[in-house]
Amino acid sequence: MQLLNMVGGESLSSHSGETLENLNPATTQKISDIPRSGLSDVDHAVNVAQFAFQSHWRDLSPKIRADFLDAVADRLAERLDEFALAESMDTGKPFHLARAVDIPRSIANFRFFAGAIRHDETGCHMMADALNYTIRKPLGVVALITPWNLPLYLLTWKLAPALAMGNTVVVKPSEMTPTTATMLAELFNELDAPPGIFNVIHGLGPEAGAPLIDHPGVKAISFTGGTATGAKVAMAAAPHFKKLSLELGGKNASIVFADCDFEKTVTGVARAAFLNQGQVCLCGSRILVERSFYTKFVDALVDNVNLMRVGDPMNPEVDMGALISHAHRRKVEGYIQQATDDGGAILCGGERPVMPEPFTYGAWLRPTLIADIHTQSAVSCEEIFGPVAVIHPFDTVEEALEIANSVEYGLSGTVWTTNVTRAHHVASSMDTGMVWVNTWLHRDLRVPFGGVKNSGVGREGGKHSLAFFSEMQNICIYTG
Ligand code: TXE
Repeated sequence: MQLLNMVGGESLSSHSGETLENLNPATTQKISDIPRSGLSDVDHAVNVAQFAFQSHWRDLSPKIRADFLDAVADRLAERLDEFALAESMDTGKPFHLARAVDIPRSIANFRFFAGAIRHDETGCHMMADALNYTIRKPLGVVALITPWNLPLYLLTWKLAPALAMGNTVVVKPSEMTPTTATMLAELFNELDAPPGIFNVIHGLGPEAGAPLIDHPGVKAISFTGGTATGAKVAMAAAPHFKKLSLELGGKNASIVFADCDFEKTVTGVARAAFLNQGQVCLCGSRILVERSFYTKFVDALVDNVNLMRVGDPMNPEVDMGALISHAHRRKVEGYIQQATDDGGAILCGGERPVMPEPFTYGAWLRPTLIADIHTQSAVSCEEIFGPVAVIHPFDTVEEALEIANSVEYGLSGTVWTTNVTRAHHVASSMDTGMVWVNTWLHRDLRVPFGGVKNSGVGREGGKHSLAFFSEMQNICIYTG
């Protein structure tokens, strides 16, 4: 299969004709060839998006744009299984997970921002002799750079508000998970979307992503990916004062107190560590457990994790699929080796499962728990982004907070306790953008999403997304 760029409603190869291979990480079989795009492909896409912006999309009423986003949501819902299958094949994640989470949440993104733009309002400030009112204007062409862990979900999380506010879009999806972006662009064509409002350019980050960010026609950049890449994006954007939203990595603490609801906490902490093979920026990969019940909790957690089934993504019984690639598995295994060298104990996992055909050569790894290691060790402080979590005991609230806040990241955290006063104290003392209490990944699309420290800049979600993808203008009319 040949997957193509989509620019102005047209399917295009790269100008160079060069391609990259897109592999299924569960089998390592090739799914498709994708365009290896470069500067001239990006330039064409931005010009087409600019034309679509100026000639049509920015001038439509919010109602018309909202109706279109709802139509996209309806069509996606009709094709749920098809999109879930493509997402599962590109990422290696279980089909049932893509079907229950990735695609339904993508649908919800379109519906939510359709509703948001319908009900949006701006301010009016009266003076005795004048009237101020504030309007929001679209920015123009915006660039979206998206990662491989939640491909369609994170793309639509940016695309829906960008379009809702009247911008046009060029997206560079991860080269490892390109399929659903092109499928979505084809779906736009089926709905007779104005050509050029949503353009997809495939290729490598430095070859296709970097020129997109640098392009003078791009007015804002929304990026989700690794912290090191985020720093490069920020440096490229700064001299041009482009609006920038960076959603980067995390090394999130799950803080567990002895007064928690035991069974629910074991299940919740395990899910937070290993959902999507641990490849979610919000995953709770540092588990801090109150020492008074450390052994009891850790034993139950190990039992829970040992029961997790890793295997065929199409099997509805599996809990985990394959990692994104062999290269990524090598990186994750490097951390496990480092933990062993640092004197850590592998409580479970740490090895590759033996898989039957056609999965023999897939990027599999069993969920791994590590303990008895220093809180400042690499495995405890660096983002691994795989099925590896580290456990530390603590004696006091202050110690738990010190460990939790000692890393360079500040995305999210969870607190597990039945004491609501302590829950609030601990949650509000965590240096993170988000905290969940007695739950994880419980999402409301209205709330601010984003991190502090090395986890990013800015917030997306609800009115924050609408504000990011627009420019406010205040108009003061003198009335005398
Ligand atoms: O991400 P990259 P990678 C973390 C995670 C992972 C690490 C690296 O720790 O192990 O990042 O993963 C594009 N200019 N997260 O290498 O490189 C790239 O093509 C413009 C956390 O896959 O950051 C892709 O589309 N674009 C995370 C996107 O950036 C560039 C999700 C992300 O790729 C570019 C993914 C450049 N110079 C990884 N270089 C999260 N926060 O959810 C690359 N890209």
